[in-house]
Amino acid sequence: MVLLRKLPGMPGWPAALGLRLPQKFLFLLFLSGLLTLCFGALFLLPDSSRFKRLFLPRRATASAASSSSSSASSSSASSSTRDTDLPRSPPAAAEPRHASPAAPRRLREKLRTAARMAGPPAHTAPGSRQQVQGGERRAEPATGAPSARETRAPYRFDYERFRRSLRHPVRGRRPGEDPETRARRMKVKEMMKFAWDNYKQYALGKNELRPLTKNGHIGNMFGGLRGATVVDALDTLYIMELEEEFQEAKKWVEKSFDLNVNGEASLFEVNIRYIGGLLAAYYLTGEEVFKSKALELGEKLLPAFNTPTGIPRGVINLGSGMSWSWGWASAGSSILAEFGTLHLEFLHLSELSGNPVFAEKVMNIRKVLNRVEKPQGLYPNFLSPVTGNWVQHHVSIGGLGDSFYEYLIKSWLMSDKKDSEAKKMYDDALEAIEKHLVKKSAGGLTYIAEWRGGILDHKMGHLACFSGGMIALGAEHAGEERKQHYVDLAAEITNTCHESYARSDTKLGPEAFRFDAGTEAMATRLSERYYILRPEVVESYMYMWRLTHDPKYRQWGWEVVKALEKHCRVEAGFSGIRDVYTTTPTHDNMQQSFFLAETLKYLYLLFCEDDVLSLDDWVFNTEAHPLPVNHTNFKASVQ
Ligand code: DMJ
Repeated sequence: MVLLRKLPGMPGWPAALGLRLPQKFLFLLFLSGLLTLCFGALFLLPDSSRFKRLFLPRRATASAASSSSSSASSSSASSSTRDTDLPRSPPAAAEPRHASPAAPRRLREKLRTAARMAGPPAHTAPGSRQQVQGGERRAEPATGAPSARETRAPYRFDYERFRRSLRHPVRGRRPGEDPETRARRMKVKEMMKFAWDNYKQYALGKNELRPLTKNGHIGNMFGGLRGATVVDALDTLYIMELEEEFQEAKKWVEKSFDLNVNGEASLFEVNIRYIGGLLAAYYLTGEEVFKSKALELGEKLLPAFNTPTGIPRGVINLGSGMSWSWGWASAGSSILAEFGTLHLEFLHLSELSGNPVFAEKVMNIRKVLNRVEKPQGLYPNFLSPVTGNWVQHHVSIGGLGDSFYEYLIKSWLMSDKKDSEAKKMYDDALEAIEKHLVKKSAGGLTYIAEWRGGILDHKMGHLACFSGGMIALGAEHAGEERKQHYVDLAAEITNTCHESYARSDTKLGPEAFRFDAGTEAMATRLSERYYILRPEVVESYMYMWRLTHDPKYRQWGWEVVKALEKHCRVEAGFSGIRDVYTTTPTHDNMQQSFFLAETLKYLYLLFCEDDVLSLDDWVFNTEAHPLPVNHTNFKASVQ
């Protein structure tokens, strides 16, 4: 109104505009309406807390801001970070942007209800502070009246209760055994010690050992994380009772394992090696450091799921949370074996943290996969994280597809056989694979071909050799009429993979072998003749041994031990070789971390009694890290 008063020498506004009395009245009415509207907008528009602070007492501001951000948690990350007085919500807290606006709301409500039941979430809403202390997580309201959560006990995983739920002692009962088996087991233990000692001496803190040049390798899969070999080796050292070496590895994790890194990581590799390794180490030993590191790292992976479908992208920057698809993956697609190999670890992250977000992420992946149409019942390897549709019809039980199938049957086993959805997906997938991909060579070898839009590629990768073990694991639980059939199929595939070793000069198998143009179980291309210390064939020997107790599997395993000693052991560790078809192979100068995590562990277990890491109590993740079967509780996994 002051503005409208006539100033000396200046006409008033309405007069200046040349208005008459009724027009003046109407103009004033319009102006006052405008002012009321602007003033109201300060309070009514979203994220107006900065203005509210000018008008409301401080305490009321914080709680108003906090409640507005929690009730409107669908608002984008940018809207929550505009309020600079409040802690920034980490990008991980943002939920997948679904095509339908109703879907995320339902998901959020479900998540919040589950969180209320399970305990404080790891991702706290703006307005609360998050603490990670000795692996235990508490959410503290920043200000305001005590919430219902404050009055409840913080979520705590009951480790003692979990240990009591195990049906067998972790490292077995050690009944009398024949001296040959014991000697072979001790030999594998010695190999592990040799691999570890050399890594420790020349490459501790790097990711892998280069045994010829006696230095470390960092690589580009782990986003700046270090110590892949340490984390991958922890549980093997523990199981083999290499106590001193286990303590060295543990000390490194405590003192030097830095998660505040900023680099591009493979979501899949970080999950199976680091998270899997840390989880297994925690479950085996109860040491809190492993749990807290696993949970912290798990949270850093969550932004990869922020896609329109919730299917994660393959690469993530662990510092910024930005994620993208592999450059080589067609049309920005995500890879079946990558996004399909998170389920086991993520359920355990929810179990240990009380935070359902991890389980929700992987259950959503399953939902998307169940929705999409499968050509001939098969799962192609490339899926768009934007549309949720297949990008290319390449199907393989080897690279790009492999561990997706493995995690279906293992999800069911890990749920103590309650997750019937996973079992059905596994049964259906295996049926389709058998119908379309399983073939017999002219020489009578059973193999699993690859499928390219209906055309078969008669090739089997070393990676595909895990399938003998997987089918053996599932066979025990197949219906009576199918059981023997699957035991036979598993045995035939394992036999074929053994042939790929037996037909080489080194008695180690090539990266891929073919069944065409008169070739049987041998590599035909120079580029496929290498062996990089991979575990899949001995993995199948181990499962076949436990299923059948046929001594040939132990014998085959021992042949591998001898071949490794002869061709891969060098002065400072073990190295892959470039050509399995020559008795004087050159070395690739790399001791892969999975050699310690998987190859040596499976060989060791092959010469152990069945109650060492009993399959009644444990499932192995795809990097051979044992995760416990849920005899007690995984609330989030099966709904
Ligand atoms: C391992 O890292 C895992 O087994 C993965 O599933 C596939 N490949 C390597 C070993 O060959």
